[in-house]
Amino acid sequence: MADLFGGPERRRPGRGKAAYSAADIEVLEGLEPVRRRPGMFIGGTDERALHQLAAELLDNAMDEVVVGAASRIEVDLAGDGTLTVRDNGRGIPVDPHPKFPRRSALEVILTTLHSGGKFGGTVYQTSGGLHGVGLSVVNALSEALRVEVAREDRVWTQRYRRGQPITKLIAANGGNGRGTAVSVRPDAEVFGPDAAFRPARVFRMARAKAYLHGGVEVRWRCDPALIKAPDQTPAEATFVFPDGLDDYLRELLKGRESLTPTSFAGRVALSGGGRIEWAIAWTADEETALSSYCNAIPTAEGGTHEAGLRSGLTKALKAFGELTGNRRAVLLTADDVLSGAIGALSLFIREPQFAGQTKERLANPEATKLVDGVIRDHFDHWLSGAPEVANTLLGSVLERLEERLRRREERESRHKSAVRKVRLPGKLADCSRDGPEGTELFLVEGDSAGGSAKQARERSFQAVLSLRGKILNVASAGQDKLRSNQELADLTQALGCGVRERFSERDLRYDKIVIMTDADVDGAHIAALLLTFFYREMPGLIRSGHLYLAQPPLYRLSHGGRIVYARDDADRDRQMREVFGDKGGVDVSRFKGLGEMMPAQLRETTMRLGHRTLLRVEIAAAEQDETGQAVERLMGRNPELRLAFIQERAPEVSDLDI
Ligand code: 28G
Repeated sequence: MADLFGGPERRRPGRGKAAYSAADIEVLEGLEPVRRRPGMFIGGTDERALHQLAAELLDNAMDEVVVGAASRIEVDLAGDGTLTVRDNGRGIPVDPHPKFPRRSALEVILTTLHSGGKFGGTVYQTSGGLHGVGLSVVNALSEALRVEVAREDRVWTQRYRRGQPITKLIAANGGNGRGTAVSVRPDAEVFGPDAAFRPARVFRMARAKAYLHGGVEVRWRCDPALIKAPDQTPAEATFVFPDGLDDYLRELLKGRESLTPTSFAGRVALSGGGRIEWAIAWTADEETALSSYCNAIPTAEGGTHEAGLRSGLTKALKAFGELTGNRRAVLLTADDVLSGAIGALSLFIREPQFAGQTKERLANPEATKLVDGVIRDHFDHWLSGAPEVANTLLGSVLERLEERLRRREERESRHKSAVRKVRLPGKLADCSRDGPEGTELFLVEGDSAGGSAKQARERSFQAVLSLRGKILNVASAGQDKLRSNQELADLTQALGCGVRERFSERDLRYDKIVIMTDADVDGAHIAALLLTFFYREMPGLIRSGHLYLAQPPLYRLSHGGRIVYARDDADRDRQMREVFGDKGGVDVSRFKGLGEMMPAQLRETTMRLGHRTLLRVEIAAAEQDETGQAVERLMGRNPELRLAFIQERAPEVSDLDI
């Protein structure tokens, strides 16, 4: 492409086709289409679209930085809502335009548009996509625009209104330095009367530019009157981030814990003038918080460069896993590897193509391979250079993998059961063994205890059903209410044996039903509610010896490497005496609930065969009447009575060691 202004032959990255040449002039048009259909050019007229004007100015200024012509960008938001962006680059050329000798190049740039089918609802495909629309679109959608160019010891100024020049290009002598400054006030006719740039949003956009180009200086200024609480945006700030994205990552990680004490960061020059830059760390969170950019333009919808990053990271970590003998590593997917990842990827290439609704997805197919290759190599290196960090990362990522596989298996086992024409409740984590022989269903209260129990169980024969909230007080509820209680309906469904006269022991899906509640007063209450439910609805299940109470510990006593667990206060005192000889210095911790215990603790103390104690629930024949009566007493409206009952009855259920 010919350089019309006699400068060095240089294409502005990201603007390959937006730059015009004599051959293009026939397709240049006026700005009416932009005013008629703003949405076709900036993707709407809402607040996001309004900020697209600010992005366009910043991107143009940034282009001067990227080609090495500018080193500083100033962003100024004035009290009247006017935004000024200034760079110390070459200054937009002001000499007469070769094809329109009566107009300056500056005026042509500000008042003409590539037609290329960008408007009128047809093709909307240019190199820069939305971002290539240039200064003329900003001009068309501004109530007032002022441009100032400093070149060769002169300052040139021109004003526009809704895209039309309202003054000539006026030259004044003096002015130090060079560059371009553009001030705009968005058109209320387009964006609505209340539309205004948001300080916080423009501030973030400006700061991002500084991160994306290590070394550029970004100065921010904003009229303090525009900054309304609780907005924390500073009124003035200057940014220089020599380490670019790595500085950005350090900022992101403030106040967070990172699994990777050193970040995975780097910068690589590509042949042909482009470059790849990245900075990534991993946190214990599940979400991925990666942002990506192409030519310093945000690609919120990702695209081909992000795909390359994902595959490069995944291949390298898998290879490391296999190398260190981890047989599960082959199963890793990009989602496993990326979960918890935080940071950014920035790519600079010659002719970016942006696609998607808001042109925020990079579409260049070659970008995937490019990024994949670079990232894979560097990540390989990084992992083998810090094997301890690499192992921590691999461990955490493998945990995600196991979680994912567990969920899938659960889905599939639910599916299998569905095929057997048994509808099972979604909250049931079933065991994998077919048929009831030797299987156990643990009933727990709440998702947190449910989570611990699911990790603690032996999944081949132990199932877990977590019941949410206090189970309906069945003793005082009527039949209808009882049937409509979701938790109890789930429970009945999971058991498969039917209730009352339809009860059939043959259809019971588990060998043992184990009530496992917290070792405290609330836990006792829930256990009592469940006992009542079983007594009323499935007495046969109790009679044939299928119902049990788990005995989770309430205390953990440790001293000198010795750890024992205690069920209640009396048990604690006994163990203090018998195990530790009342010596003192024993560390006593009290569990607030099952959900608070480590899965391994729960397994060893309460769920594991041969280590646990279960209590079998029985109804002594002679006591049946009395029990029936007791149930009424227990489940009446007086809570003190209920608890008294549970505490006095507990020792009466027969102990059975398993
Ligand atoms: C303040 C708000 C945003 C800008 C420049 C500098 C040049 C330029 C801008 O040229 C026409 C087409 C491709 C060369 C380029 C000056 C070369 C030599 C420029 C900005 C001519 C546009 N001298 N600075 N446009 N190109 N800053 N800041 O917009 O061939 S726009």
